[in-house]
Amino acid sequence: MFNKLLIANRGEIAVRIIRTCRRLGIRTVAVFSEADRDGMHVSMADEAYCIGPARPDLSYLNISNLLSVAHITKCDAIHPGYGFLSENPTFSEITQKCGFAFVGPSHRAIERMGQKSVARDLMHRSGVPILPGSPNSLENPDEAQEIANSIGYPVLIKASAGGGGRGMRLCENKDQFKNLFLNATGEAKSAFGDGRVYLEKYLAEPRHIEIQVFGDTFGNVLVLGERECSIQRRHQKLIEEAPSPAISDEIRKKMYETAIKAVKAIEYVNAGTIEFLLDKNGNFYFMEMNTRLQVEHPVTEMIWGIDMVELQLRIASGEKIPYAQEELHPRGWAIECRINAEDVTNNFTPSPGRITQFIVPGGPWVRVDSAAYPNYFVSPSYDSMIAKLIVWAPTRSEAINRMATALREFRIDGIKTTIPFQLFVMKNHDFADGLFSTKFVETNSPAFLAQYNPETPQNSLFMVSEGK
Ligand code: MV4
Repeated sequence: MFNKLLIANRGEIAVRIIRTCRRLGIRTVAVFSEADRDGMHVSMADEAYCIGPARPDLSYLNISNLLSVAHITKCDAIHPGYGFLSENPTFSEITQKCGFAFVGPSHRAIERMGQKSVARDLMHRSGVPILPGSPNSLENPDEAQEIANSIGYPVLIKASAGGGGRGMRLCENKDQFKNLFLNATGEAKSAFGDGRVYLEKYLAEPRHIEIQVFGDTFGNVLVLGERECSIQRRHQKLIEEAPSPAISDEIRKKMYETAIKAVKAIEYVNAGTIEFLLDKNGNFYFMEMNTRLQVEHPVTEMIWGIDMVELQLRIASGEKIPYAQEELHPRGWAIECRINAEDVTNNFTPSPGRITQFIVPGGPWVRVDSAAYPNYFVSPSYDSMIAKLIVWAPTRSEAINRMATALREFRIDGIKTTIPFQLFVMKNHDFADGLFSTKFVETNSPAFLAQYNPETPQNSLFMVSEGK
C-alpha cells in the first residue's frame, strides 16, 4: 500500500479521500488555490501546498504544479477525485511516467471512453446494447442528414468529445437537421476544440441508471450494483439512490452481466461507471462510461458496506480485489441529496457567499460528506455543491422518511440552498411510488414554486419557537 498520497482536488471529495487515508495509515498531501486557504482539506491533510490562484486552469488543473508538489513531498501516488483532471488522459499518463501511481484507470481507457462515439462503438462490439445511431465523426452535413433520415426522428446530435449534455442538439424533423447539425459541430468545435459529432435515436423520458464497476490489474471484475440518477436538472444530479426502484431483478441481472462483459472486454482497471438509459419497456442502452469515482458513490458504499476509496487505493497499488462477487450482497436502501448553494426560486442559479450557520443532521444511518463549516465562504470560482447528505434504511419508504427528517434538521444560514426543493421531492407521491424520469425536475418545478414561501423555510426544525 502507498506511504503518501497527493490529492489533486478540493472540497468534500478531498476530505473524503483524506478520511480513508487516515484510517489506512497513508500520509496525505493537499494542494489548494489562493481561494481555498481556509479549505477543510487543507487543515485535515498532513501537509498542504498552494499551487496557484483561484482560477482552476492556473491551480487545480495545472499539471506541472501538481507533479512538482508530488515530487518534492515524496508522494508515491496521486488521487484525482472527480472533476478537474480526473478524466484527463494526459494527467493519468504523465503521473505514471513520472513514477507515481495514478488512482484511476490508464490513460488509454480514459481516452477511449472520453471519445463518446468511440466508447459507443467499443461497447457495441463487446455486446452492450446501444440505441440506433451513426458511426463516429460525421463531417459532411448532407451525409449526416441521410443517416438521420434513416434512423428516424427525433434524433439527438451529440458531440464526440462531449459528455454530460454539452454540445447536444435535439432534432425533431428533417427540416431542422442541417441547421442543428451546424450548430452542434460549431459548439463542439469551440467548447472542446473537436467538432466531431455522432447521431443517436432520441429516447423520450428515459431513466438514468448507472452501474458501478471495478476492475483490478489481474483481470478480476466486481459489480457494486446500480444507482438511480434520474432526478437531475441541467445535467446536474440532485438526488441519487441505490438500488433503483425502476428495475426488476431480471433486468438488474441483465444489466450486471452486460456491465461485466464490457469491463472485461476493455480490460478496465479501477473504479468506473457505466451509464444506461432505460426506456418504459425495460430496455436499456449504453450512454456513457465515467472513468472516475463519482460524486454519488456513497449510496453504493452504504448498501454494499464497502469503502470505495479504499478499494480504489488497493487496486492502484497492485492488490487484487479482496472480495468475490458471490460473497457480496447489497442490503437495504440509500438516498443521497446533493446540497448545492443555489437559488431554487431562480432556476437553480448559484448562490455563493458566506455560510453563517452550519449545523449538520445526525442520528442512526445519517451521513454528511462536506467540507463546509460555520463562517465558511462558498467561492463563486468552484462548483456550488456544499454537502452531500446520505441516509440508509432497510426499505425505500423508511429511507425517504429518514431523508426528509434529516433535511429538516440541516441548518445552513447565509446562503440559499437546494434543501427546500429536495424536501419537496421527499414528500412527492410520484417520487414515493418510484414513478419518475429525467423530466421530473422540469415537470415538478411549477408545483414546487407554487407552494414555496422563502419567508417560512420548511426545512428548519430550529425555527419552532412557540412554547419555548
Ligand atoms: C440521450 C437522451 C435520450 N436519448 N440520448 C444527457 C447527457 C448526456 N450524457 C446524454 N444525455 C441524454 N442522452 C438518447 N439517445 C437523453 C439524455 C438526457 C438525459 C440523460 C440522463 C439524465 C438526464 C438527462 C436529461 C436530458 C437529456
